[in-house]
Amino acid sequence: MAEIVSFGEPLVEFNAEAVGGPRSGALYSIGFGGDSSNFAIATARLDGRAGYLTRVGDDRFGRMLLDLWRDEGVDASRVATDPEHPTGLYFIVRDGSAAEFVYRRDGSAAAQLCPEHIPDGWVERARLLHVTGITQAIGRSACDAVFQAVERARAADTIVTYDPNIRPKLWPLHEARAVTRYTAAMCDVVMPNLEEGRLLTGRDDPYDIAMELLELGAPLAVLKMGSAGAVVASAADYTRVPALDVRAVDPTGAGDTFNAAFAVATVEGRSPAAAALLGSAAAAHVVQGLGAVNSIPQRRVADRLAGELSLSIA
Ligand code: KDG
Repeated sequence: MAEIVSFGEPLVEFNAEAVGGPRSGALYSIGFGGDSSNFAIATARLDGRAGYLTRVGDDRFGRMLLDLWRDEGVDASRVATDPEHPTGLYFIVRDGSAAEFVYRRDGSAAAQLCPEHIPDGWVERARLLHVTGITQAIGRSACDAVFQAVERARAADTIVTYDPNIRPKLWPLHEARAVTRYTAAMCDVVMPNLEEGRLLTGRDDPYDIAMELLELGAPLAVLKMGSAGAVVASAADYTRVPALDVRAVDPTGAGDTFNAAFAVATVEGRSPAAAALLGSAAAAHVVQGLGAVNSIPQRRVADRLAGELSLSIA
């Protein structure tokens, strides 16, 4: 039975292997993405019992995703195939200084998700539900599904972790800010990155951001800061977790893997700081490879990296 569940939009990823516009002839690697699907795969690779819910199109990409979850050991038995709407995809274009996400996901199968698609007991029987702002941004009914799932989780004492994952291309900032602040107040753990923490709170310093996130109402705030590590804050504690010094190639999916490692360790009964340490270690592995999924580490690798990190603080 799935212990750690997530739902949202899976995407097929086309990731430029080099910087350059169409005339450069840069090649694109095909892979997979979608924050909630990345989370589920990372959970399974890190030895958590992962369950995933979505809708895919009745197309080649949808079938590729179904094969992926099966091969990765993610329970996708409740994923539906939508005969009318396609599977979404995105390109990571490296044309200028920064990588740009170009989406082809409007009207996708996953965007049709609604509260009725969440089976009875699916959230209630899990130990942890992970939800994200991207699922809220892809459509009104998917956003309703997030709220309903969170309410059901709270009623059943299922832990709720929340990554606001703000994507300004998907919804206006004022809306993203209002909805994600409201949702953060309903969750057990709110886990933005530093930039999102700044957007949500209007503060600059990690300590001030963490304190303001707690004031929203979540009992635990985890601020992911990439190469600067992470911050874990509650009313009683404020801990800084370091990061490994690695050569970053592509940050795509690193936050999702951090979240998954945090979820797996939390369900195992580890402290929030120890859970964030595993998150920081696992995320350091992801940034070293191209694509959201291929570089997600197996548990033994993440444990070894976490061991190196603990030595660096000892
Ligand atoms: O967190 C990584 C995701 O951003 C990527 O896989 C694509 O889900 C995605 C999105 O909507 O940006």
